[in-house]
Amino acid sequence: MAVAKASDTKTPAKQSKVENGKAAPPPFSRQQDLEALRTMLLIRRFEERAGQLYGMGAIGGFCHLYIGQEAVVVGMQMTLKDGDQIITGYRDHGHMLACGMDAKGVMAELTGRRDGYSRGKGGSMHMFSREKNFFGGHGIVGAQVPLGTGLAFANRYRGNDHVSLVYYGDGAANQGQVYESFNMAELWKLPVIYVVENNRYAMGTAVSRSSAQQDFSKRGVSFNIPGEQVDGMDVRAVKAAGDNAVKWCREGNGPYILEMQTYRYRGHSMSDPAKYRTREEVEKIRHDQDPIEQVRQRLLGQKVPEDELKKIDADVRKIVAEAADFATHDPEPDASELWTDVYRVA
Ligand SMILES: Cc1ncc(C[n+]2csc(CCOP(=O)(O)OP(=O)(O)O)c2C)c(N)n1
Ligand SMILES: [Mg+2]
Repeated sequence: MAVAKASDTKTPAKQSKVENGKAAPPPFSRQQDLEALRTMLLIRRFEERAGQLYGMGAIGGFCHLYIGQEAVVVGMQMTLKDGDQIITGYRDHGHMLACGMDAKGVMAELTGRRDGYSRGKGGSMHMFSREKNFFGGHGIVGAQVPLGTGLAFANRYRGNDHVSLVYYGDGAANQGQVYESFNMAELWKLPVIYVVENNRYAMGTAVSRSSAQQDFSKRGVSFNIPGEQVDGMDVRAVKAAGDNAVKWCREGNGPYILEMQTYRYRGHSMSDPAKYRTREEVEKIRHDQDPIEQVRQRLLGQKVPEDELKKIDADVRKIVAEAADFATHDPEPDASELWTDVYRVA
């Protein structure tokens, strides 16, 4: 799908039913587009900066960037209410920022400093916020799926109407524990949305090489769990599908699967030379489908002044610059912290 240029867009998005030859998702208000743009830009600029800091040696260990996939978390977050929970794997910085965690605390965790979300002892893959109902950050592929199903069980047990969002990748979708979770979730009608972020690769392995059933929305069929495929590069499509799924869950109908068709522009992690795909493939998606550029062009088409959009980018860059500054000046944890937060099962 080509991203319409401002000059091509003669009518506001909300009046167009067909875009680039396919049905347009329900329109966003200008306010929603501006909000989505801001958060997606925050994630992108944060990740770009994290990539730079990694290159400079300020961040060690693993670091998996979310660039390209921003519309997924931002659209889904727009469907939630306070108290709903989120859990994901290791590609988690975007999820944290989308649910309102502080950029300084996330960046300081990446650099291993004492004011990071895990006091500098967790790093990129291991951050949590009870306040924002973000339950990690998990390095074991697929491990978050049963945990997130457990969050839904707790909601059901307590009789509240909260939902849990469980994000995982196309590679993780082939893990056995995912299907044990599906079975229990449907059996007990748990309010959980399984959000498969299909970015086409699991490390260097393309979906076509790893997955017998590449339509991940159908993976719940034998458990009677409904699902749908969603254009994960279009934040409006994500929000619309998310709204339906959230409603389904809140009304007590059990779990739902959303396959978000998305793409990561960067390598699997910072140490990935990405030899398994061509530069042209990445460039084509970035050019034709970029989630941020889609929103920007829509807003320009609605005559939002370019300066207003530039100001949003400048505001976001400031937040990220301050986060990076904080994260490189905050002290490292005291050596005595080596002995805290270590648990032993008696
Ligand atoms: C149980 C387990 N097996 C293997 C790994 C190594 N590993 C880390 S990420 C990854 C690929 C997962 O890909 P996907 O689920 O598509 O998520 P993406 O990285 O694309 O976001 C693998 C195999 C791991 N961390 N845990
Ligand atoms: Mg993947």
